[in-house]
Amino acid sequence: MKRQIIDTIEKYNTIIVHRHVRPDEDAYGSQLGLATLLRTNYPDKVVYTTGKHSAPLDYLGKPDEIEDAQFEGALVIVTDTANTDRIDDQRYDRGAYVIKIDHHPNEDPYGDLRWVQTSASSCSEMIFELAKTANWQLNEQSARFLFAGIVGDTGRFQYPSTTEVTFNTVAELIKYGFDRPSLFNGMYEVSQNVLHLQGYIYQNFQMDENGAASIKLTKETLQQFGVTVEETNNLVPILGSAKGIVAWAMFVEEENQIRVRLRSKGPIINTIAKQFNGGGHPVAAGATVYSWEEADELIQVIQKLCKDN
Ligand SMILES: [Mn+2]
Repeated sequence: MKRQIIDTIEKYNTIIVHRHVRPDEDAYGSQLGLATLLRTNYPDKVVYTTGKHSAPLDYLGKPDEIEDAQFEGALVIVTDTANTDRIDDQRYDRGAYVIKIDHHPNEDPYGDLRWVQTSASSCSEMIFELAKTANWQLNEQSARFLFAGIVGDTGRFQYPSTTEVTFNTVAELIKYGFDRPSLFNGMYEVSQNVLHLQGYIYQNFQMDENGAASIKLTKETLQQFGVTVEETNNLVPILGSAKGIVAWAMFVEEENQIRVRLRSKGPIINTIAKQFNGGGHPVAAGATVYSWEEADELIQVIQKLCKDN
């Protein structure tokens, strides 16, 4: 499969790399990392990245802004994105050929060619594997993108998805000498507003005797703390340090819907995500509900899951 992807890449002059909406470090890391690798190793090809930029990821990089015409005859590669609804920049289907590279369960097998490896810690780890197979040269920049993606998706190597392959990969990547302390600062320094909201979460989250927990962030709360919906993304894992916690949901109210972030230390929660208009990894998933009543229903499902666990 990797060989087939490399052969296809070699056939096209224009390549556009997409990733998922509401990007995280692995979305940017795999997208911008792959694009950088392609630019370095195929200087004659035209390589673009696309999708709405997320300001909290400024420290990492920025996708390009491209015109419709650039899709004509282009090879489109989508990284880190399980289903077509989540592809950022829905023009992906205007290209001549679509490749999916992802590590989420392959429930939506879109594209003309797919490489899905759920055992990979991150899509960035897969991009490194692709680079090795293709014998592509890495540099400081591409190594930094891939490293950021791996660190992001493994929660600094603490999630069970972290394997020997992951550590071998980062051991290779750090040889390229990018500034790790400044990258870590970019990833983990937070504004005072966000820190204050973090305090609010610690003070107000609810947890039952079976370790089922939740926190609701209303529009008013976000306004009061001066924090955007995007900025709450990195706050999802913080409840993981609560002693006895098993599975939890963070609800973030948006204009017409409530975004749900689900995490678990064991029981499978992407099935719950699917029940509530979402999906994702077995222990890290996302969903959407449309009222606080529906949010309470979801909490009950988590409580039952933890009770039966
Ligand atoms: Mn990922």
